[in-house]
Amino acid sequence: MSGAGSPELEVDGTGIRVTIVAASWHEQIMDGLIAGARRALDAAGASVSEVRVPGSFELPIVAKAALERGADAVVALGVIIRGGTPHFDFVSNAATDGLTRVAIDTGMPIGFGVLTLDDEQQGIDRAGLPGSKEDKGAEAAQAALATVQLL
Ligand code: DLZ
Repeated sequence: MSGAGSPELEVDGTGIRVTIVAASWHEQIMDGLIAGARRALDAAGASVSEVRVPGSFELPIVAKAALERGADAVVALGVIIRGGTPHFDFVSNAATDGLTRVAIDTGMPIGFGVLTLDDEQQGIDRAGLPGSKEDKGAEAAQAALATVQLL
């Protein structure tokens, strides 16, 4: 269960400490993303902890704190659904730009598992839930572990 074009990453997480930093909006989809990330990290043998933040806007600052406190990598998970106001763009851009900046400034890997969606169904299709076509939480976790091995 993976997205079109996504690689089959062989990852060994032995000895790697990973913090899942997960937003709290859109609970059902978030639960799927977190479970997928955990499945992939457990399968790779990584050591896993989890921190919940209120919304995707708060992901970057808490990801940075997790890396400064000893995590070898972060998996950042969020769900942002387009509404009738420009808020979607503000939150999406803040999360994406902020996480990019944290990864580059700290030199540490962040797996990017923030879904930006037009509606809830798109999230259900991607969240590794029963009947989902894709498992974006697992993909983000595998990418984080693969990047640890490159740095
Ligand atoms: C305010 C807001 C809105 C409208 N939508 C979402 C969303 O779809 N997904 C999400 O993760 N967070 C959303 N937020 C909350 C912001 O990320 C943030 O938590 C608040 O603006 C408080 O700083």
